Amino acid sequence: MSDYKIIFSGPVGAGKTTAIQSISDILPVTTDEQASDMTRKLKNGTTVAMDYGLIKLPGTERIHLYGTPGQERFDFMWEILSNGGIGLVLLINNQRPDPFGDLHFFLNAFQAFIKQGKVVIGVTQMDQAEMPRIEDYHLQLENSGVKIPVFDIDARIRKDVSILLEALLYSLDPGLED
Ligand SMILES: Nc1nc2c(ncn2[C@@H]2O[C@H](COP(=O)(O)OP(=O)(O)O)[C@@H](O)[C@H]2O)c(=O)[nH]1
Ligand SMILES: [Mg+2]
Repeated sequence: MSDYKIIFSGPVGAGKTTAIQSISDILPVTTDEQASDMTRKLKNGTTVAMDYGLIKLPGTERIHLYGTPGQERFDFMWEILSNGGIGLVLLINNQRPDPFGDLHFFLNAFQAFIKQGKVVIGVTQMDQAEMPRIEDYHLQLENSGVKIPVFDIDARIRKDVSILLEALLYSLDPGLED
């Protein structure tokens, strides 16, 4: 049995929980609304939102999907969750006030993945906010000296999420077909 791990990260409302729900073969686990009273107290009324889902590949291979909490104050969780991850799906919410600020923040936070080329970016909510455009993201990344695939996705649509994952798997192993 081979187990792989992929991390979904990005700011609040970027669609991490939804993307994992869209693609998971099992009922995903989310702490969004299930945080215990204890957690609530500890975290000052904010739930520590973490997600887990699973993709069962033909044979015995499985991909475990982990969604990180979006808020910066939980960034200690990002490192824990990233451990042993084969790749990162970075979701950016185009409706937020400064999506490029978010982009750079998360690229910086996940440098290890970026350096190894183990990342794809999905820009969500483009149906709600059409600016900036995907070309603008390409420019931002180019100016930062990184080459990362970027897709316009809707986290609610399974096909969109699967395209993103395929791109990630392909960038990990270009020999991979189907
Ligand atoms: N209109 C629109 N809504 C989206 C899109 N992607 C996700 N959503 C919705 O945005 C909301 C926030 O998504 P959620 O998965 O909770 O974000 P998270 O905070 O990153 O986990 C949910 O209501 C989703 O259904 C998108 O591309 N367009
Ligand atoms: Mg969430």
